[in-house]
Amino acid sequence: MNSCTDTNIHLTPTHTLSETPMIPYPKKVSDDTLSFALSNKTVVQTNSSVKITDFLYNQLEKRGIKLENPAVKNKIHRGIILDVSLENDNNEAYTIAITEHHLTINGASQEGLARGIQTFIQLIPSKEKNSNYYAIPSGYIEDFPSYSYRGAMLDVARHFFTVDEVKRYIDQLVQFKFNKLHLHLTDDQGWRIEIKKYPKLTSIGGLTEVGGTTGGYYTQEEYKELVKYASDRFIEIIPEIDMPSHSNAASVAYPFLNGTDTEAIAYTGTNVGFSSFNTHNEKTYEFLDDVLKELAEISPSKYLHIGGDESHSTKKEDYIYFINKVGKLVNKYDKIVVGWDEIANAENPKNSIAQYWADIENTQLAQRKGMKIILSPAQKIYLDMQYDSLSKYGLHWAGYVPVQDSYDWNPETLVEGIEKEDILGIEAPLWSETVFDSNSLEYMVFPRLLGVSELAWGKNPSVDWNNYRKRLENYKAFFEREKINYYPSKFIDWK
Ligand code: TNX
Repeated sequence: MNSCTDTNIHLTPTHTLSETPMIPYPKKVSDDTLSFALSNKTVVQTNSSVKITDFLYNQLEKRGIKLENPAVKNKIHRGIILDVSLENDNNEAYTIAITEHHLTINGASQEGLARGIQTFIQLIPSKEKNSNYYAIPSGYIEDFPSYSYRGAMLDVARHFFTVDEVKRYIDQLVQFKFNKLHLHLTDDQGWRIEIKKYPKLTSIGGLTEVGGTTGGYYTQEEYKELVKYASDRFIEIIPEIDMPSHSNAASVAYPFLNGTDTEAIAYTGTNVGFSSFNTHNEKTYEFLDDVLKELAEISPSKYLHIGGDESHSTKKEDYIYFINKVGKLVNKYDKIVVGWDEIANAENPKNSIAQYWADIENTQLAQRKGMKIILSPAQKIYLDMQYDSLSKYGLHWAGYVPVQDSYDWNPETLVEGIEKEDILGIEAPLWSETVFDSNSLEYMVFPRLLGVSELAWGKNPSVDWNNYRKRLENYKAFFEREKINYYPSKFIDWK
């Protein structure tokens, strides 16, 4: 091990720090004229945890740089320094100071450091031919997120996604500083999470999916494995059980749940709103109590999503009665209720969160009730909306959503009356009526997800669509390197 061999390396950077096409772009970037030479001989000094050190090594290895030396605690003369001493109330804030000798990432917490590591990874240019070094331009970055909730949602109910497919998506999300993955675990077409007390939910309810192909489900052990995998990458998984509608699969498994005296028939189409739990049967709530208890036990997130959307076949007063009761059950297991914007019509326990997807009035009502809002406007960031009429996959009930539309909007002025302090964050859903594997998922998600990441992180006031578009042009190399199937929008001059 010899870090001294690097001492005389002086590389001329091919571009400045501020010209590096980072997404999301940091809040403050200042340039210097030198560069830090990165190679697989670079040493790392850290006073942080094994978790974060492993994270750095793994992220670098994915980028093609396998560090040969283990991290050290004592002072190094040249190399990467990981620090967690930044004083900032925002726990995801970080700074990166780059000189010829040191690249120092300092986080306000482990999370901050993790976000800083992602920025560092984006600073790595391609290597010059015949060189062992990557020249990282020197300078200083100061950065913090504007929103603490930066999410993606994956619908694993309409089509099932395997554990490995979900892990692959997590690996992609972390690179753009997302910190939440909301899993839509149940719907009319399938129930995807094992509940030990009700085995038929998965053995019968889990069998189906849209189009009549075989579905699937996660055992509780697999779910915990996903939670751990995400958490090792500083992402939190939020589970959703959608109710009282979107519940046909549960009623197929346990017919008492829908209360119509007719057995529910497995559904593999794509209509919405036809099913409902029986809101006036105490047994429904006993069932839900058991389900929520088991789910809360395997889900460390403080949030639990109860759906609540499109309950077209539930009377309004029954809907309100139901959401009120289920909200209390969620609280009983120490979780905070999250629901689609319709839940604003119910009482909702303190701290409940409404997710805006389509209805402005519901969202304004939620705000008046003191609820915080997650923004998921269908017309902007429903990643299952087609880009244009030529899109291979996707729906277009909310219109076509080209790359520019999904980026070029302002969360703080989108819904009248909803201001910065009302917004918990931003989440981009991917509904899976038309997508069914990583390939089709990625086609819908990339490149739009990158734009969402910048909105959710919060735009540096100096960037706009044109500036973003120029940065995005460089990501063809990223998609190719990562073997990501992206939609090559013709509005982007891919490099
Ligand atoms: C609306 S968004 C739904 C979903 C569909 C989606 C398709 C929401 C809360 N409900 O059930 O899958 O549109 O884009």
